[in-house]
Amino acid sequence: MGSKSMARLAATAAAGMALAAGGLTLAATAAPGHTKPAAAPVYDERPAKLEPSRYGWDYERRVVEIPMRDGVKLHTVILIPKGAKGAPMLLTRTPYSADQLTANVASGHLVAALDGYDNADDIIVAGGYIRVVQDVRGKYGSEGTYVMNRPLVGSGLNPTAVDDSTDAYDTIDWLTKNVPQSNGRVGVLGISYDGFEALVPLVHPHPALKVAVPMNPMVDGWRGDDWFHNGAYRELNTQYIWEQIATRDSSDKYAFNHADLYDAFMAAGSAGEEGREHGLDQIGFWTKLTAHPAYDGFWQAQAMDRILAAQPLTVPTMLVHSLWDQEDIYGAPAVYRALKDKPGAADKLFLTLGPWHHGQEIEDGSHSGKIAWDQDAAKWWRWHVLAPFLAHYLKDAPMDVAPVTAFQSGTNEWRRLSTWPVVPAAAKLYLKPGQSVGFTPATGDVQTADYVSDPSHPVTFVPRPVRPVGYEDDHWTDWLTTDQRNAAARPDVLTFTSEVLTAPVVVSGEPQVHLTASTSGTDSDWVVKLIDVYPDQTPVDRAMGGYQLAVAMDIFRGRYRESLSDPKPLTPNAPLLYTFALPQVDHVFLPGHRIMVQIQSSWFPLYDRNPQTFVPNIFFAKPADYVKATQKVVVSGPDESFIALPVEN
Ligand code: PG9
Repeated sequence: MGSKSMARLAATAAAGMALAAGGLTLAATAAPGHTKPAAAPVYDERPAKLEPSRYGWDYERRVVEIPMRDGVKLHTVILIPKGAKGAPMLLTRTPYSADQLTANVASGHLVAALDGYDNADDIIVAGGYIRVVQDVRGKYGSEGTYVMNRPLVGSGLNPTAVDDSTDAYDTIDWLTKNVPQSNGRVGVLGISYDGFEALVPLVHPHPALKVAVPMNPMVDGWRGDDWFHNGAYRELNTQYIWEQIATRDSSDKYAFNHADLYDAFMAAGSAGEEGREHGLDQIGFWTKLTAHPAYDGFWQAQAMDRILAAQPLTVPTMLVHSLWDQEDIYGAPAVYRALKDKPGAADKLFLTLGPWHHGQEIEDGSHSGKIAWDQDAAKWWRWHVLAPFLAHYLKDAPMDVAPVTAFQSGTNEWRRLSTWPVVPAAAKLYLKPGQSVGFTPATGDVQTADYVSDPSHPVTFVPRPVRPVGYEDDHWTDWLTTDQRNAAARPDVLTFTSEVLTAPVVVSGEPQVHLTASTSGTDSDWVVKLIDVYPDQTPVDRAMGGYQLAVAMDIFRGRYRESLSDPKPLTPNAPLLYTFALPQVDHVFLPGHRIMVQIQSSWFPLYDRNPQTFVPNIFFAKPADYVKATQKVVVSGPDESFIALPVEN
């Protein structure tokens, strides 16, 4: 302990004794008749002002409140490696607590303090970057109001003069003027909500912003990220909406009264009723979300791919996508598609597709659930792609990063590509009679494969019990790689399987569903899954024998068949065409494997149930609206259903 601290301790002790003695003296000398209250003796073992110990720290922790253009101050943690000089800064803006993200473990070693919660700590600390993490306005230590994924000024949805783009600009401006250890260059990065926060600074970017890495960004809440997929509401997220918005520090938890969310949401009936029972009507975002179930201006005006398509691309950007992203599987490829033909994109736009769940690129990447990748595919990517990419734009280091870095599952190899997708979706994989699929169409008359969809017995997305997200046994993180055999065993799930493959089938891009089907109802959901069926028995890892790994699957709410913004009732019992894209695939179906397609009409309780009766707003469907429907999928004849696959060979 240094001599200054010793002196401070001695002074504090002397003051404490004097105060205690003074208390006694005061009481004894009060004049008779004047009962002056005795000063309470200070009886407290805490220091009046704490000087935190920084013994052995290899970094400085600065906590500042940075003023924005409207006077609101944003709580910001700046972690500066000891001795840093001319170091670039890496900024993450977050609604998840800057304090918590930067102090996971109380440690004087930066890499330990960040471990586990922050972003790619290993390469950030090794790279000597100054790490900056800031609470977005209205959350945790930041002042101001909170609006979910605050729409941009000028979108018609934000009546103020500030948004996350202006806040990022003002923050970067402040950092370049107030962190003398920096070289004045800033990069932004973040995952999911923080990935959205890494996209918005690309709108009117600050000149000091030199690179952006939006990872699994939330881009379009309606098309295929957190809130809906093609109009079907992701009911599991009602809990998130409450906890995120009800309090500044997310401390008020959503209380379930059932152990199994299947029971909880069935008991409520509609998703709107579930929200109402839990007080969601007080939450501004909930009232907007439930008032805009279709893809109208509310969603279109805040979709980041649309917004960025109208901007010049001036900042080098790497979009990071997880092929099994259970939360934001739409966003990164959508932004890539929107930007890839822009002037400047050829040398500024980069894409990664990794074999990960949401955010797994900063964790161990050797497995996704039960699927092994023969390597730590996250660590490899961090050190061989992310680290050189950041160092190039922030420190002028040389780099050899391909425009697209994609992990091909099946072969389990990383590929360097010049663009994505590799090929258009042109090879038709037909659904055929006899529950089969193949690349040649069926011959003969129109035939259908039929099932009954009953909203009172919906198909679950994982085996029950379905635990709330965040519980240890929640099945959530890796559910997209879970074995689909349980679903295949149900009478209300159609399965179509190919012959055993004798040659590899290489699929690299976005499959397009062309489903022709009728329903006896007036509305219906259609879930389509493209599955790799492993050989009946597998060597070494025997548990994988017969495993059904979904390589792409998604849901489409039938009422949006003709228009995403203008829902219409379906004509009962008429074969109708439904077209929609499945998530990106970079997979090889190996010889000995089979290709399977599954079709079903519910995916509960992840998605709310379609009542199968057309109602104006499914959030508020009444119990009597939920009816059984007979579904008939056309599997031969001129309107035979198929999935157009981007097949490379
Ligand atoms: N997927 C989460 C989220 C992003 C944006 C809005 C709502 C939720 C997340 O992991 O941050």
